[in-house]
Amino acid sequence: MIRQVTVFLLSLALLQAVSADGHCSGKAIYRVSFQNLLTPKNFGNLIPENGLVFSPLAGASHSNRISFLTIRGFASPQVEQIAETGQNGRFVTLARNLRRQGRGVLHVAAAKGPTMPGNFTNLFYAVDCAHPFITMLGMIAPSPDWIVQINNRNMIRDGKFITRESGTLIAYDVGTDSGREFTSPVDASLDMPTEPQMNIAPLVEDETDRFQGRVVGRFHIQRIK
Ligand SMILES: *[C@@H]1O[C@H](CO)[C@@H](O)[C@H](O)[C@H]1NC(C)=O
Ligand SMILES: [Ca+2]
Repeated sequence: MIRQVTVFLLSLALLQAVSADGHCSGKAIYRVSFQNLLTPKNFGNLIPENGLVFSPLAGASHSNRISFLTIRGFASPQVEQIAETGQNGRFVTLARNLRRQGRGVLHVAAAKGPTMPGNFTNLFYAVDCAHPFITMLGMIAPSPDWIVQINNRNMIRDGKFITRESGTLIAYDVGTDSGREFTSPVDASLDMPTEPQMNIAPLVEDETDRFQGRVVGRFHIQRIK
């Protein structure tokens, strides 16, 4: 009998914990910073002598109905454009259209210019309980189709908006171009479409990874409101 009561109380406590965890209210604003570590000082002869830039970063806060970027999945045309040309126009247009139509996007952010070697760029995102995910990306430029990114990152943990979070950025190959050199995106003669398209994957899985698996940047997420 005592045992049954204990079990009952335990499961009650568990249920309460679960419902408390699942509960979310309000909204938050986050600053997401990408720092570019692709400097000659850090990478020496591995990269061009002036370093590499991150193309104008773009991102969105969104619901679980949407994944703009899925590792081990195919790149969308929007992600391909960013990865190969550094232009985020298609991504931003799609994200804004989805937001306008109420289809899973709350906030769209885009940087005005590139992130120079050694420098950082901040983008700001409003999130709420239905749209707690942040995805943000940019091209490593010049490159064939290599990006830095965070994807589908949940700002809610245990029912609460997180305060801050940091991590490293490594290079990802989006699987649409087979080039292996740091070539200029305008040099179309060096375009080597990957047929068939491959999955988005860490560049380090390619034996010819020019960065040798090293960290190419850092991200810092900070709740500011
Ligand atoms: C470095 O980043 C800051 C903030 O994003 C920006 O205002 C500044 O112009 C950048 N400097 C260079 C040299 O790009
Ligand atoms: Ca590639």
